Amino acid sequence: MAVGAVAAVVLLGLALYCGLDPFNHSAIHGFPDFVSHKVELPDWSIIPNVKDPLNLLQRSEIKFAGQVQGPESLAFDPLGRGPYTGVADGRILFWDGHNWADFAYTSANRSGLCDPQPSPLGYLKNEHICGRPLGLRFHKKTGDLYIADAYFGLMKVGPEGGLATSLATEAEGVPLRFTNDLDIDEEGNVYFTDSSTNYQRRNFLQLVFSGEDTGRVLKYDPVTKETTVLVKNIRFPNGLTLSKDGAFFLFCEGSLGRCNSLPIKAKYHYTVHIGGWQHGIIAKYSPEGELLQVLEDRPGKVVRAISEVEERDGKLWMGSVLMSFVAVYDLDSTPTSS
Ligand SMILES: [Ca+2]
Repeated sequence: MAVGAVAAVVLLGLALYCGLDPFNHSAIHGFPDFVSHKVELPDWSIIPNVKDPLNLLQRSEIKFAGQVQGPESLAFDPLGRGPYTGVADGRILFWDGHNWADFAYTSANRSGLCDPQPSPLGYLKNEHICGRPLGLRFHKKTGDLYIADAYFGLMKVGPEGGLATSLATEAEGVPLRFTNDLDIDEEGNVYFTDSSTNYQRRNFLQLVFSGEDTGRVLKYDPVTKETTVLVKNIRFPNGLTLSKDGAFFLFCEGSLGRCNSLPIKAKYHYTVHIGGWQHGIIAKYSPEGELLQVLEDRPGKVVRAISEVEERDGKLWMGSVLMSFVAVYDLDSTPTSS
């Protein structure tokens, strides 16, 4: 009886703690305008049930452990050098084959505030000052590096690196608030994602909890220097990639785990990643959108929290906004029977 009474008091205390948040521990404390939105998930019947029983991603090689913090995006320059990656303290680093070297940065106001922290999450407080490059792509012809910086919008830096210059900070009168990924077509048009017009990257948890749909896909025209909105009212769009022949591009909505394609001219498409916390997963699709193969590390033993994947010379290079390493999967590790 006494045990039952104690349990009842504990439960009542927990209920009051959760309901009233007396110590302001709630993730939405400090967000008076927070609104939660109902997210209609796709019907289970249309969700593919392809699995990787061998957890093949566990065969990945872990590179640069402890040398790069939160390397979300990986890129190789037109001469095949790299990778280049954007890290948590706002710098863009270049692997010269032996060492990591500083290559570029997005903030003109870097200071001691951007000094090393023990974990990638330690930079959240000052990343609006230090910058946070989340998407990198090289223009194949000019060698310029285009950057989606979470706080400073769409930027560009020359092949020698240094301080990047701003290309776009707003679209159709609405500021970019969480620029996340990009790709470039043959004519130099840049397609990119802005994950939310309400929440910045350091508030990504509130964005996830809210389920809001102010994300956008945008296009920057290098001739007119105008940015137009191609898609709006989407939930936490992040990864964006052009098909190999440039006929269409693909973007994924993090809150729904859904990828959509949009034609630029006509047909085709390739490999996509889907991020997760512990569960590492990469999905490969046919040009028609058919799911061809899934590579997983279901318990997240070796590879987890994948942000982006770059295919290069038979290998998949995986970055993560939360981890301090790069994972590389050799496609030859895939058994031929699967
Ligand atoms: Ca990104």
